[in-house]
Amino acid sequence: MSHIRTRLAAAAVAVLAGASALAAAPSASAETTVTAVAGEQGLYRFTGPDALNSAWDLCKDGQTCFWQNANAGGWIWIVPYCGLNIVPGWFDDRASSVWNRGGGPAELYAGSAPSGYMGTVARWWQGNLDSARNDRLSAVDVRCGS
Ligand SMILES: [Ca+2]
Repeated sequence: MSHIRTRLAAAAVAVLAGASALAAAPSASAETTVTAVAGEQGLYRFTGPDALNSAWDLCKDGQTCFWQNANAGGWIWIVPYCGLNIVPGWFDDRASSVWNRGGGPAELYAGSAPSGYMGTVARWWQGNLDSARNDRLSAVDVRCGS
Protein backbone atom coordinates (compact mmCIF):
# COMPACT_ATOMS: atom_id res chain seq x y z
CA MET A 1 0.00 0.00 0.00
CA SER A 2 2.72 2.46 0.93
CA HIS A 3 4.51 1.65 -2.33
CA ILE A 4 1.46 2.74 -4.33
CA ARG A 5 1.22 5.92 -2.32
CA THR A 6 4.88 6.68 -3.02
CA ARG A 7 4.38 6.22 -6.73
CA LEU A 8 1.38 8.50 -6.79
CA ALA A 9 3.20 11.13 -4.79
CA ALA A 10 6.13 11.00 -7.19
CA ALA A 11 3.85 11.37 -10.18
CA ALA A 12 2.16 14.35 -8.58
CA VAL A 13 5.51 16.01 -7.96
CA ALA A 14 6.42 15.56 -11.62
CA VAL A 15 3.25 17.31 -12.72
CA LEU A 16 3.74 20.13 -10.25
CA ALA A 17 7.39 20.58 -11.13
CA GLY A 18 6.45 21.17 -14.75
CA ALA A 19 4.14 23.99 -13.78
CA SER A 20 6.28 25.64 -11.15
CA ALA A 21 9.75 27.07 -10.92
CA LEU A 22 9.99 25.79 -7.38
CA ALA A 23 12.28 22.80 -7.08
CA ALA A 24 11.28 20.03 -4.73
CA ALA A 25 13.15 20.64 -1.51
CA PRO A 26 14.96 17.75 0.12
CA SER A 27 12.45 16.05 2.36
CA ALA A 28 12.82 14.29 5.66
CA SER A 29 10.16 11.82 4.55
CA ALA A 30 10.95 8.51 2.86
CA GLU A 31 9.21 9.44 -0.35
CA THR A 32 10.86 9.65 -3.71
CA THR A 33 10.85 13.03 -5.38
CA VAL A 34 10.89 13.79 -9.07
CA THR A 35 12.08 17.18 -10.23
CA ALA A 36 11.85 18.50 -13.76
CA VAL A 37 15.17 19.89 -14.94
CA ALA A 38 14.71 23.46 -16.11
CA GLY A 39 15.35 24.01 -19.80
CA GLU A 40 15.75 20.29 -20.60
CA GLN A 41 12.54 18.93 -22.06
CA GLY A 42 11.56 15.53 -20.70
CA LEU A 43 14.48 15.35 -18.26
CA TYR A 44 13.79 14.56 -14.58
CA ARG A 45 15.99 14.21 -11.56
CA PHE A 46 15.12 11.49 -9.05
CA THR A 47 16.03 11.56 -5.38
CA GLY A 48 14.97 9.45 -2.43
CA PRO A 49 15.38 5.94 -1.11
CA ASP A 50 12.84 4.44 -3.54
CA ALA A 51 14.15 6.24 -6.62
CA LEU A 52 15.30 3.14 -8.47
CA ASN A 53 11.96 1.31 -8.41
CA SER A 54 10.03 4.46 -9.06
CA ALA A 55 12.19 5.23 -12.07
CA TRP A 56 11.11 2.09 -13.92
CA ASP A 57 7.51 2.56 -12.86
CA LEU A 58 7.26 6.15 -13.97
CA CYS A 59 7.98 5.30 -17.61
CA LYS A 60 4.43 5.01 -18.88
CA ASP A 61 2.88 3.11 -21.74
CA GLY A 62 3.44 5.17 -24.86
CA GLN A 63 6.77 6.61 -23.67
CA THR A 64 10.38 5.86 -24.56
CA CYS A 65 12.58 6.46 -21.50
CA PHE A 66 16.32 6.58 -20.92
CA TRP A 67 18.20 6.64 -17.61
CA GLN A 68 21.54 8.05 -16.64
CA ASN A 69 22.70 4.82 -14.98
CA ALA A 70 22.15 1.09 -15.42
CA ASN A 71 18.94 -0.49 -14.09
CA ALA A 72 16.93 2.74 -14.29
CA GLY A 73 19.25 4.61 -11.96
CA GLY A 74 19.87 8.32 -11.79
CA TRP A 75 18.14 10.89 -13.93
CA ILE A 76 15.51 9.99 -16.52
CA TRP A 77 14.87 11.43 -19.97
CA ILE A 78 11.39 10.80 -21.36
CA VAL A 79 11.62 11.29 -25.12
CA PRO A 80 9.16 14.10 -25.84
CA TYR A 81 8.06 13.29 -29.40
CA CYS A 82 7.76 10.64 -32.06
CA GLY A 83 10.44 11.03 -34.71
CA LEU A 84 13.91 12.47 -34.29
CA ASN A 85 14.80 13.91 -30.87
CA ILE A 86 18.11 15.41 -29.85
CA VAL A 87 19.18 14.36 -26.36
CA PRO A 88 19.02 17.34 -23.94
CA GLY A 89 22.41 18.90 -23.32
CA TRP A 90 22.99 17.63 -19.80
CA PHE A 91 21.94 14.10 -20.76
CA ASP A 92 24.10 13.88 -23.89
CA ASP A 93 26.40 10.84 -23.72
CA ARG A 94 24.94 9.76 -20.37
CA ALA A 95 22.18 7.24 -21.20
CA SER A 96 22.87 3.77 -19.76
CA SER A 97 19.47 2.04 -19.60
CA VAL A 98 16.26 2.21 -21.58
CA TRP A 99 12.64 1.12 -21.59
CA ASN A 100 10.92 1.53 -24.91
CA ARG A 101 7.20 1.69 -24.23
CA GLY A 102 6.78 4.12 -27.11
CA GLY A 103 4.83 3.91 -30.32
CA GLY A 104 7.49 2.00 -32.25
CA PRO A 105 11.12 0.93 -32.41
CA ALA A 106 13.68 3.51 -31.30
CA GLU A 107 16.80 4.10 -33.38
CA LEU A 108 19.85 5.17 -31.36
CA TYR A 109 22.46 7.63 -32.64
CA ALA A 110 25.80 8.58 -31.16
CA GLY A 111 26.08 11.67 -33.35
CA SER A 112 23.76 13.98 -35.22
CA ALA A 113 21.34 11.57 -36.93
CA PRO A 114 21.60 9.95 -39.39
CA SER A 115 25.29 9.67 -38.61
CA GLY A 116 26.43 7.55 -35.71
CA TYR A 117 23.67 4.94 -35.90
CA MET A 118 24.15 2.50 -33.01
CA GLY A 119 21.19 0.17 -33.45
CA THR A 120 17.49 -0.06 -32.75
CA VAL A 121 15.71 -0.74 -29.47
CA ALA A 122 12.65 -2.87 -30.15
CA ARG A 123 9.32 -1.78 -28.82
CA TRP A 124 8.76 -2.98 -25.21
CA TRP A 125 12.46 -3.74 -24.67
CA GLN A 126 13.81 -2.86 -21.22
CA GLY A 127 17.39 -3.12 -20.07
CA ASN A 128 20.88 -1.73 -19.96
CA LEU A 129 22.76 -0.44 -22.99
CA ASP A 130 25.76 -2.62 -23.77
CA SER A 131 29.32 -1.33 -23.61
CA ALA A 132 29.30 -0.31 -27.30
CA ARG A 133 26.32 2.00 -26.69
CA ASN A 134 26.69 2.98 -23.03
CA ASP A 135 27.14 6.74 -22.42
CA ARG A 136 27.08 7.52 -26.16
CA LEU A 137 23.46 8.48 -26.94
CA SER A 138 23.06 11.88 -28.62
CA ALA A 139 19.85 11.43 -30.61
CA VAL A 140 16.94 9.00 -30.84
CA ASP A 141 14.39 8.47 -33.58
CA VAL A 142 11.19 6.89 -32.26
CA ARG A 143 9.49 5.32 -35.25
CA CYS A 144 5.90 5.59 -34.11
CA GLY A 145 3.57 3.54 -36.27
CA SER A 146 6.40 1.39 -37.63
CA1 LIG B 1 25.51 6.73 -17.88
